[in-house]
Amino acid sequence: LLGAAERGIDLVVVVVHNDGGGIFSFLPQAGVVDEPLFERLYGTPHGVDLVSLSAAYGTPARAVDDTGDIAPAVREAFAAGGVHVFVVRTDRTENVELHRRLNAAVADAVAS
Ligand SMILES: Cc1ncc(C[n+]2csc(CCOP(=O)(O)OP(=O)(O)O)c2C)c(N)n1
Repeated sequence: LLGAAERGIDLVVVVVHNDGGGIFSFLPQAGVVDEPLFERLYGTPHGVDLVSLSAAYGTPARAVDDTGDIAPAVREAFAAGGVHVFVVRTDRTENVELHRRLNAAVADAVAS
C-alpha cells in the first residue's frame, strides 16, 4: 500500500484477515500439537489492527463484518475509483471445517 494512494490508480484490496497463517490449519500437525503450541509455531497470530495499519499507509480501510456486504462494497469502490481496502475477518478453524464440508459435499455429488 505504500505510495499506492498517490499514484492515481484504481485498486480494491479485500484482505481475508484470519490473524495468522491459515494454511497450516490444514496440516496433520494441527490435530496433534496442542493448541497453544500450534498457535505459537504455526498459526502465528500477529494481532495487528489491519484497518489502522492501512490508514497508517494513507489508505483508509473499512472492516466488512457481513460477507453479504463484500460484493456491493467492492462494486462501489470500483465505481468511486482510487485505492480501497476492505478487511474481512475470518476464523482459521472454521475455515478448515467449511473446506471439509465442501469437500464432502463435492465427493457425495460426484459419487451419486
Ligand atoms: C518468503 C516465504 N516465507 C515463508 C513461507 C512459508 N509460508 C507458506 S504459507 C505461509 C503463511 C501464509 O499466511 P497468509 O499469507 O496469511 O495466508 P493464509 O494461509 O492465512 O491464507 C508461510 C509463512 C513462504 N511460502 N514464503
